[in-house]
This record gives sequence, C-alpha cells and structure tokens, in this order.
Amino acid sequence: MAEGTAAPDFQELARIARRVRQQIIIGVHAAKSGHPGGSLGAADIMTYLYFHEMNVDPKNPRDPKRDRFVLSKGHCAPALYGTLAERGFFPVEDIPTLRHVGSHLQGHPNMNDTPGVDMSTGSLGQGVSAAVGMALAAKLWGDDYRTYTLLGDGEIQEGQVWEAAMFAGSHHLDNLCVIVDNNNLQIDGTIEQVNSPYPIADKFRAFNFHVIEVADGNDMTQLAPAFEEARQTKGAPTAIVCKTVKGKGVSFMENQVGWHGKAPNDEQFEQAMAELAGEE
Ligand SMILES: Cc1ncc(C[n+]2csc(CCOP(=O)(O)OP(=O)(O)O)c2C)c(N)n1
Ligand SMILES: [Mg+2]
Repeated sequence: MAEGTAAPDFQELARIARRVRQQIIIGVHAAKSGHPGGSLGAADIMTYLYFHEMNVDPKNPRDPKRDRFVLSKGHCAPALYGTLAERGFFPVEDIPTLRHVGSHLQGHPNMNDTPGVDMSTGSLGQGVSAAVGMALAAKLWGDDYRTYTLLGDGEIQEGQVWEAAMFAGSHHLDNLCVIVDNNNLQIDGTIEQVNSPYPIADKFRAFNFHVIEVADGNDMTQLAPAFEEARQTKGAPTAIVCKTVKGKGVSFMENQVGWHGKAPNDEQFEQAMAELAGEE
C-alpha cells in the first residue's frame, strides 16, 4: 500500500466522497437510467479504497504492481466511475456520457474501455471469482499487490460467491479482501424477504476467512482500522462486512428500495445536488 501508510485525512476524504456522490447523481440523471442507491451507499468505501488504501497510479492504470479492485456488484458502476474520475483516471467531464452510445462509461464496467477498471462485471456473483484469480496469480508470481472486491448483500445469494470463498480460504489468500456492502436491500425488497444470507459474518468464518464487522460502513473512521487489520492479517483472506445505508447522502433515496435502479427526474436531480453541495 502506498498511501495507506500515512494517517487518513478524514475531512478531505469526506469532501471527496461528497464529490463522488455528485458524480453518481450527475451520471444517472444524464443517462436517465442506472443504479443510484447501491452506488451512493458504497461511495465511502470506494473513496477510502482509491484515495487512501490502494496503491494505484492514474497515469499508469495497468501498472502490474498496482492493487486491484473488482466491483463484483457491477451495477454500481456510477460509483466506480465517479471515484475513478475524481482520482484522475479520466476527465470528470465524461461522467454525463454515462450509458450513452459510444461512451466508454457503460451501465456496467468494461475493463477494455475504461481506464482504471480492473475487471468487467455486471453478472452478479462472478466478480469475486475473478478477484480470487488475481489474488492467486499474485501468490504464484510472487507479486505483493493486494486485491479488493466489493459485493452486494443480495449478490451473495449467488452460489458462485461461496465457491470462490471456499477456494480463497482453502488457499490462504491473505492478499484478498472481500468487502460486503450490507445495506440490507436488493432489487425488490430486503435481503431477508428475498433469501436471507444472514448471518453473513459467520458464513465467511466458516469458509476460513478472517472476518471484520464494520457497524457503519459510511463512516471512514470505522473503515480505516478495518482495512488496516485486513492488511495485517496473514494466512487467511479477510471479509469486511459493512453495514451501510443504500442511497446514503440523498435524503429521499436513503433506505428506499425503489431507488435501486431508477434515475432522478430534473426536480429530484436539483434537490439531490443541493443536498450534496458542500461548502467548497
Ligand atoms: C446474475 C444476475 N442476476 C440478476 C441481476 C440483476 N440485478 C442487478 S442489481 C440486483 C440486486 C443486487 O442487490 P445487492 O447485491 O444487494 O446490491 P446493492 O443493494 O448494493 O445495490 C439484481 C438482481 C444481475 N445483474 N446479475
Ligand atoms: Mg444490497
């Protein structure tokens, strides 16, 4: 980790997360479609990863030594794009082209088109397998990069997630950090109404993961020690299970399942942007 060694500047990180949220709203509004809820809820995790935790270089997005990130819940591409743009991988001016014909910013991430995207994702359950492969490759080649992957709590209903987890635990992939965005909502209800994966932490423990539970995954002061502990953990992969609020930062979207995959209209856009406007 390059930046992870210095103490985090939480005020600055919070300012960046607010800008990432603005980019999410700008993109989804311009596209007239997309997934604001899960994107807003994950903005703090992704900001922390790209602005403090991970060793990445926007000028050299394919650097073999870089840490990897796989957005296994690929529908939250607006959060990844907002984070990568704010980090300097491509211009923020690209954000309003989200989902437009010819844009490199499609509804789900494409590693062949978008600088900084390490894996193409969108079919839930699959990204984590790719992340496990990246972590295994590092072990086989003696590389010391780390691999992070973000999963939805609905996504972990997919059987492939547990196949990948079994392999990671069995092969002691301590360079792998699985993050579960536990916002308690999926596309059409609470995760308990649909097919409860609880208790999530115990399930990862049973697959030989070191497990860290974060009570508020929208609070970067809580994310910081969790990622630090993950980095220090040897002999086992880490799962960080983060309680988050879907739609975080936009009052009328918070905890509302209806905002999983819907764009704000012009009036809602203005209100959201007003709420996200900071002092800068
Ligand atoms: C294999 C697969 N099945 C269905 C979908 C459609 N889909 C997109 S998002 C979503 C719900 C995901 O819920 P969750 O993982 O909890 O994501 P979050 O709440 O973080 O948005 C579904 C079913 C998909 N992308 N892939
Ligand atoms: Mg969810």
